[in-house]
Amino acid sequence: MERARIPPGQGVTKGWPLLHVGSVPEVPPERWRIVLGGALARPVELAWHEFLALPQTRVRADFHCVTGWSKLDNDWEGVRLEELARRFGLAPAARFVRFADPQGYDTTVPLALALSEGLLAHRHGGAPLASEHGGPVRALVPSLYAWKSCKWVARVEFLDTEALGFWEQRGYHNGADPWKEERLV
Ligand SMILES: Nc1nc2c(c(=O)[nH]1)N[C@H]1C(S)=C(S)[C@@H](COP(=O)(O)O)O[C@H]1N2
Ligand SMILES: [Mo]
Repeated sequence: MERARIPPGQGVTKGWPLLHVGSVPEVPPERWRIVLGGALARPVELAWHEFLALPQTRVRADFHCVTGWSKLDNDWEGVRLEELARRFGLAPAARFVRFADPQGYDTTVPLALALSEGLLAHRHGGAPLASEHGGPVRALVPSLYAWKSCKWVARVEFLDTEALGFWEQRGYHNGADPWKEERLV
């Protein structure tokens, strides 16, 4: 059977709702940094121009928030996690990837999924990603509920064990698969 266009319990939104805890950080590109660490052979901190010099990938994907809205056909552009893992050397122990913002929001996804579809996105719909949607750079893991797509990502950590992030410590399902409605534990 062909699968439905949107996961169960979701409704399509035309706009783009804003959803986050805390305030919107405004980071000028010259001050922006991202730290890549944990189970990596060559941990690194990248500045904006270094990040933009990495190979860029375009992804078209739907975006599903656990509160019930789905935003279809988003065009994202950024750097694949797979590219970062290859370039900076994944340690064999790595099993998960944790994304964190500077304000205490974090979330973790399985390594295989991060490598197959994870993006550090800095453009959406052909324009720079707006700061309220996580710009300059947010994580994107489109096949999971949108709380797994960490806005204002400042740290990417490769982990050898599973970890619970901000919402997962508050009862959200760490799997976060919208097709299985992995909403709450
Ligand atoms: N840093 C950070 N990232 C976050 C959140 C947050 O509170 N802080 N909220 C998550 C949730 S619950 C959703 S639905 C999406 C919403 O992204 P949007 O505001 O761009 O629609 O961001 C996710 N990423
Ligand atoms: Mo959400």
